[in-house]
Amino acid sequence: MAHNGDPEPPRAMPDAIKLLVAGGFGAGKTTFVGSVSEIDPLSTEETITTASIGTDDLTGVGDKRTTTVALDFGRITLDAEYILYLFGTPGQDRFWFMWNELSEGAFGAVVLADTRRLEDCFPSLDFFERRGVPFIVAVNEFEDAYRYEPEEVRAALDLGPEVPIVTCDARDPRSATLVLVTLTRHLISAASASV
Ligand SMILES: Nc1nc2c(ncn2[C@@H]2O[C@H](COP(=O)(O)OP(=O)(O)OP(=O)(O)O)[C@@H](O)[C@H]2O)c(=O)[nH]1
Ligand SMILES: [Mg+2]
Repeated sequence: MAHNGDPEPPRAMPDAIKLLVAGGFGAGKTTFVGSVSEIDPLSTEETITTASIGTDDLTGVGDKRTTTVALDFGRITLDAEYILYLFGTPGQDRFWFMWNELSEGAFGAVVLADTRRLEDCFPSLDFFERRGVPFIVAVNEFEDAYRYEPEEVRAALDLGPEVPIVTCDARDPRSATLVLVTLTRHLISAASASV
């Protein structure tokens, strides 16, 4: 009850902002969503079986034992007005059919890049460019990967100057959160440029 006796106005539901975390097989998408989510992330991991051999490109992913078969899902409450919903995409080519549905209504995307297999993020970049979904590139720095300067990554991926490129450690919540801050700034500037 409000102090004048009237019922309180119903509190508006917070707006949902949907963001995607994409990138090649094993780039760290599931790890990233798990680092920043305030709820236990939903993930659909399956053990990589011998059925993958010959079907999926397993080179360069070391001793990786599981892979995402549908999606990762996480949530971050920003304030009473906004909630971020994070959807991590599956990395393997055979799960491409999930992408159309996952990207429906997305505000923007993080494309995670592993510089040991940089070319693996081309399909994600193409997908978001074609659909007009604003994105940033976050280089997930694995210990044994050569450290490239962001401008070298920009040239290798043939990205325009407007696409922010940052480095991160997907396992570190602070680092992953900074990536989302960069994406949010990019979305605000992309939105204000288009009005
Ligand atoms: N050293 C290091 N390892 C990482 C980092 N991020 C992820 N990993 C490890 O890399 C492996 C792959 O990470 P995932 O998060 O499963 O990658 P993914 O992109 O979700 O993989 P798919 O869903 O199969 O495409 C896991 O063993 C992680 O623990 C990182 O920043 N540094
Ligand atoms: Mg995954």
